[in-house]
Amino acid sequence: MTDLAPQTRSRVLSSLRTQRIETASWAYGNSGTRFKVFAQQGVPRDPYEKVADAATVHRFTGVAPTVALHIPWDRVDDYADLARHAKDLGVTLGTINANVFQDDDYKLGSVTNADPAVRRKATDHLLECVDVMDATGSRDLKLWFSDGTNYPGQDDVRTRQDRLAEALAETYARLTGDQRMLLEYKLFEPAFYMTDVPDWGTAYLHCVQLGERAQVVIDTGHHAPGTNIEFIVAMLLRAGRLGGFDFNSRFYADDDLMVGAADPFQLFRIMHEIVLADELDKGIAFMLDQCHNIEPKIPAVIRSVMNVQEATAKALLVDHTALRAAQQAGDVLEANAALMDAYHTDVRPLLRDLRADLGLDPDPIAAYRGSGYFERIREERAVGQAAGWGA
Ligand SMILES: [Mn+2]
Repeated sequence: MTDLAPQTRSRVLSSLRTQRIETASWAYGNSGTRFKVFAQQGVPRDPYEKVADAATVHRFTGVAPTVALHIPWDRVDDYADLARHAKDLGVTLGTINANVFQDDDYKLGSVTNADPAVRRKATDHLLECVDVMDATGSRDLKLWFSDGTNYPGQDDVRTRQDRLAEALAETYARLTGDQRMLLEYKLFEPAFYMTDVPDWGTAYLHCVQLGERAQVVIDTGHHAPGTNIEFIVAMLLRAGRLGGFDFNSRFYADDDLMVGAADPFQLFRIMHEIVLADELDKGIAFMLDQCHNIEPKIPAVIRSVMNVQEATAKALLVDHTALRAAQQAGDVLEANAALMDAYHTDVRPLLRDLRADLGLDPDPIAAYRGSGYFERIREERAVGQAAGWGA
C-alpha cells in the first residue's frame, strides 16, 4: 500500500469508524432459488436466533449494529421483548420490511389489486408494520411490491398507479416522529410484462407526492445490465430523496449475491458519489439485502460488510482537489486517474488498523471461525425447524 499522508489517514479512519451497515435477518435463515432451498446447519429457528447471529457479525466487524426485520417472517408476540433481546446482545432492530407478496390473495397484486378487499388487507399489513416500528423503535419502513402484470391488457396501468398512491398515502399518514418510508423499485420479476414500481423515477414520483419522509431505496440488484447505478445515486442525492441502499451483487437478474463480489468497481463508484456529497453519515441507510444459498451465512455477511468497508475506504481516498482541478481543466485522463488511483489502493492494511483501534481482531473471518460460535449453534439448533422462506 502506498504510504498515506498522516492527515489523510486520520480523516479516512475517522469516517470509517462512524460507518454503519445494517444486516438482514433473512440472510441468516435458509434461502435458495425457485428450484431448491439447500438447508444449512446451525441456521436460526426464530427471530431471536437471527438477531443473535446479527449480533455476532457486529461483534467481529464493529460496524453492523442494526438488523433489519421482515414481517411476517420475523413476527413475534412481543416486539419490545425482541428489541430488549437485541439490546442485550449489543445490537438494535433496524428497518422493518413489509411483505405483501407471499399470500394467495396477492396473486394479481397487493396494493394495486383490482379487488378492494385485497387492497385493504395489503394496506392493513403496511399499517401493522408501522405498529411494529413503534414497538421496536425502528426508523424506517421499507416497501417493495411484487405487483405487476404478466400480459399486456391484464390490468390498467394508470388505475394501478392510483391504487398504489392511495395505499402509500394512507401508510405515510400513519408515520410519526422521525419515521420514514423507503420505497424500493425493481425492474421486473415476479411480474414479467409490467411492474408497478419498476424504476427510480416511478418511486421518486410517488415519494414527492407523499412528502419529505418518503425516500427512494436503491437495491443494487434491481436494474437492467449495464445500468449506471451511480448516476441514479447522484440524481437522488441531488433531489434529497436517497433514503438507502439494499446492497448485493448480480450477474444476471436479482441474484442477491454478496455485495462487491460481482463488481467491486461499481460499489466503489457508488460510494464515491456518497462521499462526494458528504452523505456517509447523514442518515442514508446502508443495508445488505442478500441470500447466502450455498456459502456459510454468517461469514458471508461478515465478508459483505468488509466489502462495503473496502469500497468506502477507497472512495474516501479519492483526492477531491486533484479531481476537481482536472475536471475544471478538461483533463480527461488526470480526472479519471484521480479515481483509479484511489480504487487501486490496497486498503486492507488500513482496515486492519481500524479494527485494531476498535479493539477487534484485524481479521474478522478468521476470528469468527476461531470463536467456536458456529460449533455452538450447530449443536444448539440441531433440533427444531430452521427459519427460511421455503421456496
Ligand atoms: Mn431489496
